[in-house]
Amino acid sequence: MKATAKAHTNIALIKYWGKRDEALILPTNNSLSVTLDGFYTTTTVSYKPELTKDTFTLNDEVVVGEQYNRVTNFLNKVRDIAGKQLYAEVKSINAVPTAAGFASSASGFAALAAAATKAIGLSLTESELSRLTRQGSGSACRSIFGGFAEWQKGEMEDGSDSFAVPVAPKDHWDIRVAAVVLNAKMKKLSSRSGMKRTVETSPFFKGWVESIPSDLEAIKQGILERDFHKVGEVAEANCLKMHATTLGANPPFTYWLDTTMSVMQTVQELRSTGVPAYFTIDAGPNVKVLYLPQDEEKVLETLRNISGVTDVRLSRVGQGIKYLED
Ligand code: 2P0
Repeated sequence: MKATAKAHTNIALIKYWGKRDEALILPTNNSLSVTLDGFYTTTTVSYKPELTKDTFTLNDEVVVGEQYNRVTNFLNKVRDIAGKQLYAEVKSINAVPTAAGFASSASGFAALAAAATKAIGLSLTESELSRLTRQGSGSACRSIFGGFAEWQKGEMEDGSDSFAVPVAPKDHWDIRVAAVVLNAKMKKLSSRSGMKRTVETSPFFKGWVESIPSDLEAIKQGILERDFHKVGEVAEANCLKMHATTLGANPPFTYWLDTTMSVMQTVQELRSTGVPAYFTIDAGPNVKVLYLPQDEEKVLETLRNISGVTDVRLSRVGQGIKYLED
């Protein structure tokens, strides 16, 4: 009744931005990400008959409130599927620095889903695990897979066909991602609230959704052909479109800070000097920069010299869910 799993976070190249069903976490559009080896969560789940409720520690600290509720609600789904009403002790260790602006919920829920289902005796396929993980946090369903993965939004109202599928494995392509950390405070508006406001009020949201199929087709072709310019161009443009929808929301908002703009402009200038580098940004101010291994030194030096940048963290393409021996 005990299992440990490790999951890596992912960065979306085609963003998940908008839900059509908030309870089931069903998206309005397909998204596509690359799993990163530098940032991960390791979670141990132990079901114990003597417990009267679930317990959850993150980096050895007891978690309560909304974060605890999301974990225990997710475990309820696992218990329902297994038909066993046992409470669990959940211990997570996060190697995802929150300051780096990665959604730790992606690696967090992927590791939780894998460990919780294995410990309770379920043996799910990767698709089944991804579908279940989605109900913890949308972007987490892509972290079941290593390399490049696409979350297919599906058509069914019950979410049965909404899960991630592999696009290319980890060893297909050695691209790099630099997470540029800014000297800035935590974001004010969660991605969950930000996307909800955008869906409900932004007139640009329709255009966003309509633009997805051609972006997806182009980026998948770029990944399969290892065409870095194509992948970078589509990813950067898709990110800018996502952020444009927030400016049209009511009330309008943006996740960008002045240093976010500086990093974006520096990356574009670097490109004009012949170094292929492209940016993408999630629901926060930090920027992720895509580049190729041979340009690592130049890219790093350039990013570290931007005023307001406090840290640059590097990552390679990572693997999918891994079960560890207890
Ligand atoms: C993504 N983001 O595709 C997009 C891009 C942020 C911007 O997925 O409500 O934490 O738990 O499903 O997965 C962040 O949203 O939201 C996210 P929920 P999640 O990575």
